[in-house]
Amino acid sequence: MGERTVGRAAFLGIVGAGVAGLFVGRDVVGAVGRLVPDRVVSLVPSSGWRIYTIGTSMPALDPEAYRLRIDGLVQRPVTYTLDDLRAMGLEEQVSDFHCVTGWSVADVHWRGVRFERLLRDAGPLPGAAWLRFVSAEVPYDDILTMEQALLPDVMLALDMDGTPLSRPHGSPARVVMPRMYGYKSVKWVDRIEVRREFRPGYWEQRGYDSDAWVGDSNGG
Ligand SMILES: Nc1nc2c(c(=O)[nH]1)N[C@H]1C(S)=C(S)[C@@H](COP(=O)(O)O)O[C@H]1N2
Ligand SMILES: [Mo]
Repeated sequence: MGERTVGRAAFLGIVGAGVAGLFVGRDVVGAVGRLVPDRVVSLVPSSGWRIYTIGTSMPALDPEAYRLRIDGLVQRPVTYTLDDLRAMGLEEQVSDFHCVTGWSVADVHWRGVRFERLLRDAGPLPGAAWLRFVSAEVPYDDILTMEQALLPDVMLALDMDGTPLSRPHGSPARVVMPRMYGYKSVKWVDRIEVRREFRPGYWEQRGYDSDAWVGDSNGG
């Protein structure tokens, strides 16, 4: 099967006529990502997920060569290997995952690093108000306020359901923000930019809300 575009009908259904006018003049008709070919989806053991990517193939990040950079409004930019991240002491959580197009996966087990710990060495400077997550899948990115990123169920996840993240789910590191729709949970993260100012993420540039609270954003 080739690629299939999904999401538009579901999105328009969610938005409804009442608020559709808010998006006039903005490009919201693009669907939220594309399904990758079945061949790849079938490698994913867990059910319920759709695998999204904005490109025609997914980044293949070598765990040995992987580096996470934290820069921007910090005392000192830092770079971490995967071993560095795992040595920080991983936290665990079980949370549901919701895509704005209407599918959900309940009770996902995540293990990863909380942002309070992740930012400690870099040292955010006064005025640091936003974290921008940059994907190796250029130009995908998204952003959270510092306050949102420090909520107790938000993390940079390295493991999902007991094993290291698979490539389709964002190996080796992805954001998990369960209270917001899935587009905030950037996969294949290789840079975190600490910012003073807001900057719209990939889907926000296409009309979606930055405060993407599940059940209380994007018109629904
Ligand atoms: N780099 C990147 N991250 C991404 C996306 C994407 O296309 N590229 N899609 C987002 C959307 S819309 C959703 S719902 C989730 C889906 O996560 P999954 O692909 O692990 O199922 O990833 C999010 N993170
Ligand atoms: Mo999504």
